Amino acid sequence: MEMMDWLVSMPKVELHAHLNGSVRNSTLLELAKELGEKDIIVFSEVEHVILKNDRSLAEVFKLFDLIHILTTDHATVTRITKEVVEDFAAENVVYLELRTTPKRNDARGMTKRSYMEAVIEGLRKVDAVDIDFTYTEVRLEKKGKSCEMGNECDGISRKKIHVRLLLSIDRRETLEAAMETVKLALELKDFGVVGIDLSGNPKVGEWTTFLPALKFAREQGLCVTLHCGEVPNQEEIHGMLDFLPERIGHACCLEEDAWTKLKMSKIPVEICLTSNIRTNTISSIDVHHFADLYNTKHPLILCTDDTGVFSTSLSKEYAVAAAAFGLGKKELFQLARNAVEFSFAQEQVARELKDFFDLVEERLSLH
Ligand code: 6MZ
Repeated sequence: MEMMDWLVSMPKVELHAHLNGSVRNSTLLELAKELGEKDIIVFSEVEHVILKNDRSLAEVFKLFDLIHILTTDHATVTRITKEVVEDFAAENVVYLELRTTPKRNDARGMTKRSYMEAVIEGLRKVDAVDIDFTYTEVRLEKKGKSCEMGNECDGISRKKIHVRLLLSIDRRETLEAAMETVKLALELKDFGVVGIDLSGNPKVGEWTTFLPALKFAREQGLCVTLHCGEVPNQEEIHGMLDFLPERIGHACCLEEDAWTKLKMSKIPVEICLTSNIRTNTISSIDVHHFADLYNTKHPLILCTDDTGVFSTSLSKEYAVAAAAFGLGKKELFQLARNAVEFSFAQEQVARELKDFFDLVEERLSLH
């Protein structure tokens, strides 16, 4: 318990979190009840789906379809964005890269752009903590404002979180829809959008469909992260590694030559321990590739994937790593600090975060 408290209070960096996968169960149940009362869904049929804990990868994607029915109207998108950011801030995540798939929903008068405006509105509505999510705010910021575990110093007791957005392309989409997402990301650069993610059911579609959109994103200065190797599709894995994305997510099912290629490439890997175990993508924690990557000092970041769907938190992910791989406080802190290096944040934000980690490290005497 002492370790868990310590991990909650440790500043952390989250780089792989899907908005709709991170919704509180209580919120999902409340939304399901409302739709049940309007006869849009049958509440008793969805309650157990929301509360179920162990799901195969295929079941997870069915759950996302249900979650999207519950969440996809503008007011709800705004609500869940605010809640998700505040939940991460509550466990001392100081930098969050939140990813979400812009959705068009004609029945609700929603365009990809209006979906993203609702997300940004959610960021504006965050009030439990101070939030920075635009370039302008960063420039105006006074340095050294927030500075310790819990951020209480210089008489300022409010916590602060930096949030940046990644726009996801769903593998079910067309190239045209993916292009629209990349163009939207470029239009919203001043509202904290820093990159593009390719995600969705790994058994659906071909990643090469999206290559022109991903190349365009890169040419325009956006960072790219790809879900890579959630299923053992070696041809796709090799193609993705050859693309040299700025980061990849998961990297679970790499055969030896792909593994060697990954190691040589030094592409940082977003590791989602609980997600991989729950979906049975990795059979048990003691054979998880975290150990090899960590021991060979390959760039990696501990992430949650979907806190709601997998009933986890970033602090819990650090606790799982501590227990499974024998990491002590010093190593865990270093892991969190290193994540700043692999974020898509602008230089200035990264510098501010590194200064903050240094200050906390000094106070904790972890040297
Ligand atoms: C691949 C995943 C995922 O974008 O609607 N997503 N894609 N693998 C995973 N591992 C389990 N977890 C989440 O958030 C939900 C969407 O994120 C992607 C899926 O496309 C899912 O529909 P947003 O906010």
